[in-house]
Amino acid sequence: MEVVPLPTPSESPDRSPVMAFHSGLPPTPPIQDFDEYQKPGLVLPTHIDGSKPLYPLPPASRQNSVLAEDLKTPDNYVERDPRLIRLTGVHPFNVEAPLSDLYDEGFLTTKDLHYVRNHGAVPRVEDSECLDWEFTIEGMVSNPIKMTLRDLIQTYDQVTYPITLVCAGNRRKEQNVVRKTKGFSWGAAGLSTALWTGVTLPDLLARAGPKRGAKYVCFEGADKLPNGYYGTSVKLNWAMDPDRGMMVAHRMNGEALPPDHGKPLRIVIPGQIGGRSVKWLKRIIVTSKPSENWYHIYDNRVLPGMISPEDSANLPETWKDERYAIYDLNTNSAICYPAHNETVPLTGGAESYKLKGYAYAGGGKRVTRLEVTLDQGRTWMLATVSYPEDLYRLAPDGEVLFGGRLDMAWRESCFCWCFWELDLPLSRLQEAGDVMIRAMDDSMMVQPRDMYWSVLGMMNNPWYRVVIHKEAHSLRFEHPTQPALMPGGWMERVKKEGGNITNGFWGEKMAGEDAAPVQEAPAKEISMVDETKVARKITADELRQHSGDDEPWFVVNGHVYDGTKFLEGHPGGAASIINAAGQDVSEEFLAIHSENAKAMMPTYHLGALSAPLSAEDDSAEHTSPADDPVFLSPKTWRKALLARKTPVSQDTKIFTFTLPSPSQTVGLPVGQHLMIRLRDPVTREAVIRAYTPLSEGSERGELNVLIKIYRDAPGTPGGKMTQGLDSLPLGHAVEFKGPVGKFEYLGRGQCTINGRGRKVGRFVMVCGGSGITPIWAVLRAVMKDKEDETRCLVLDGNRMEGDILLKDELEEAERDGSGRCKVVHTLSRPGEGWTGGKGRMDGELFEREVGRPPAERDVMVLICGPEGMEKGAKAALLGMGWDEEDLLFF
Ligand SMILES: Cc1cc2nc3c(=O)[nH]c(=O)nc-3n(C[C@H](O)[C@H](O)[C@H](O)COP(=O)(O)OP(=O)(O)OC[C@H]3O[C@@H](n4cnc5c(N)ncnc54)[C@H](O)[C@@H]3O)c2cc1C
Ligand SMILES: Nc1nc2c(c(=O)[nH]1)N[C@H]1C(S)=C(S)[C@@H](COP(=O)(O)O)O[C@H]1N2
Ligand SMILES: [Mo]
Repeated sequence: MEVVPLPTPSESPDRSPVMAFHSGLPPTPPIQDFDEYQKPGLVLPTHIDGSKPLYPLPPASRQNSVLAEDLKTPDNYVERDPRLIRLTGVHPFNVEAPLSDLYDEGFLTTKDLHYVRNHGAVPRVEDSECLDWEFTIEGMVSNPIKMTLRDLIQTYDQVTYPITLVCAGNRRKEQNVVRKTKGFSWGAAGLSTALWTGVTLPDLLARAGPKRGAKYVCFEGADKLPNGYYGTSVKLNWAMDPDRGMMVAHRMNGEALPPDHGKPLRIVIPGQIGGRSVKWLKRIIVTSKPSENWYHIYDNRVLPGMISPEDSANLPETWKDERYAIYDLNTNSAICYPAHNETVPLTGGAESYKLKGYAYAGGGKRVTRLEVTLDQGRTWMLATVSYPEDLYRLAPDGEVLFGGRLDMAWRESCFCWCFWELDLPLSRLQEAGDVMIRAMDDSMMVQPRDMYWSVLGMMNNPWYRVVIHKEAHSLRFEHPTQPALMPGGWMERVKKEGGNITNGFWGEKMAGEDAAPVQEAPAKEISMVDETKVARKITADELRQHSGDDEPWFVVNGHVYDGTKFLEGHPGGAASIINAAGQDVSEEFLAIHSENAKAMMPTYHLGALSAPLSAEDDSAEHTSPADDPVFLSPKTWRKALLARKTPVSQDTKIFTFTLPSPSQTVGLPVGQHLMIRLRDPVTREAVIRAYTPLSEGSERGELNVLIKIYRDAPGTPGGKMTQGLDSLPLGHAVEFKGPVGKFEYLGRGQCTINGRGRKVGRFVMVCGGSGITPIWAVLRAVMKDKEDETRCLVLDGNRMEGDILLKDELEEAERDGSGRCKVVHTLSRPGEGWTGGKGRMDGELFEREVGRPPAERDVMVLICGPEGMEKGAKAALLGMGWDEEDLLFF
């Protein structure tokens, strides 16, 4: 990046914000088709006086293609640049460029390297449909408008502005290293600059005529997400202010918008966080209140720092507090050179090194200085700052670029990033331990020294620090972090070494302070393949031939396994193997199987899959199950929204989920369970666990699950799924799959185990803690049917009286069951006044309550509880002469 001098103020052109629909330019001729629409972008601009422009033009962009990893996703038609770093696994597409590549492109970023933030799948719009794309301006306006992109281009004055978009999550990885937030890990390249062409919002809104009392403008996109279409709002008076430069844009760097950036129409808002610039724009709604869109409330906010992720789930009023919504960006900066891990030779003859990077401010403010320190803030040096944006202000009045008037001459506000650099003698870098920078804006707000951590990890802008390592003949530089899950950076390193990165000294040891390095046990890898089989290559076709019930084959980590011999013995029942047939089930397999189970895999190994499956996508993202009469599907994950959390004891809540359609039944046979999947927002790692809902299979529209929450305690980490669910805000989507299980109760003593029928005269039901839920499902089915003569004995072990789940329901079953049901509670830590059983569930209890198996062998023992309890019950019962065949573990 060369330094661009500040422009010399020429004759200042008239301040001419355009409020008219046409500013004396000849009317645009009608556009016939997409090719014609694309043409203005191909014309290289020259000044109207014939000279070449001084302002930057977009660098040449590439012809990209659809990438292999996208084939399995709903975005399987979107062309993308492979250099982009994916921050949320493969899908949805959230990416930033490598920081040096972004900087090297210069002031304007190509579509190839522009960061992308997609909450879901990209709405598909063909070239031929673009000009007919319809959108509305509605709500509190005297003249509601519905128009097409063609109308917009032909009836309104077009402008072209250079604008830097910045995601509010830029630099969030640093927050995640300090303390995990609810957001994924952006590095410092979550920003990009392009020339956007379209119509100003003041222009459009003036035509619609906002009514008295209107205060906000809401925007809504066409991307349908679990919580509705993406949408947000800004204040009407900002949208009406020409100086703020808000626009609806249909061209980026002279070309039609790429699919990832809103094809064919989007909002672009300079100076505010990217989240307000709604893509795939369908509706503009003028209102008296801020947007009530879920994404407006639960995204793009900085909650007070003392609120933890767990607390935040139960504070809807805090989320709705508009004071915590982010609009204008805060002032921020980063060092791009030296890059992370760059080494600079001390013996190469160079005397100095030029530090370089970017800075930006929000709300149209200008970055007025950038300072560099080599002594941790005791002394600072001024860097040279250049503002390429100012060159556009020098273009002659009426200059047209990509079919839009540049219209920058009168404007003083800054919409773009700027660049800074500082040449330093190598000897000074050699003496320093680190280099840090801070920017200041024209209201003299300077970047803070310390991080402001918050639940969503947004607006992170402390001094950007690069550590300098002295090696034998060179200096090596280390940035704070690397994006996504990429390892590297001083923050993780210092933390691992035992340093406290929030100690105000970047985690460095203070004199006399002893930090004990945290020793991480090396993870031991269990081999799941048979080395003699890896040479065999199995094609997708061969696999497909084994996607039925007999000889089910499935894929884990690129290898094919034959589940046939395990159909009988699988603890989860044959169905879970059959459901996996023909599919890549890596994620699920790894999430729910023990190390023991993984160690058994080589026996079933057949060979390697010859090429990754380009099968239909199995994510719940784009299945639309609302018209299916049954919610659960055994092969696909389906989404339902968290509607309520009802506490029933200190650590137990009923989680209620809304099914996609109110008439849908859950579809769970009695005795079976379902799987719940949640993704860790930072690592994208899937957590999958089994649950037996309280809801009966025939209930409609809702799903209730009683869940005991295992909270973190000093020294013992709590439950991943249960804490994850507990910290979800209402309205969040959760994924379900099922039914699963080898046992089903058909009624009146009839059950099936792995598909084989069995008649039962009596159930012995042994459970502990939340293990009551599958037991309860069976018990309830028996008790509901007065003709069902099956007798049930429930042995329920818990710690304290308050821990007993479904206590009232159990008592009621016992009372109204006409002698068919007996419930025995036993508490390991009984309180005063407890008259029930005391102590753990042991041999004595089983001797007394269960006894020896009867000669008829018509008793089944159902067992569900913590591992220790299950093992104890098994040992006791086998010792009393019970057969393994009679015991069923859920
Ligand atoms: C068929 C079936 C049905 C189930 N139905 C339900 C249900 O309806 N409701 C329900 O709440 N759970 C149910 N479970 C248990 C559920 O699957 C999870 O194991 C449980 O919610 C804990 O998951 P987690 O990810 O939070 O804990 P994990 O991350 O798996 O465990 C982490 C830590 O949490 C603590 N912890 C976890 N589980 C237990 C436990 N059982 N006892 C003591 N400490 C524990 C321990 O400290 C453990 O180290 C069922 C299990 C099965 C197999
Ligand atoms: N319709 C829609 N608009 C959207 C989003 C989205 O997911 N859907 N993401 C927002 C966020 S958070 C950002 S930062 C910007 C990113 O714009 P870009 O992907 O073109 O860089 O788009 C915003 N507009
Ligand atoms: Mo964003």
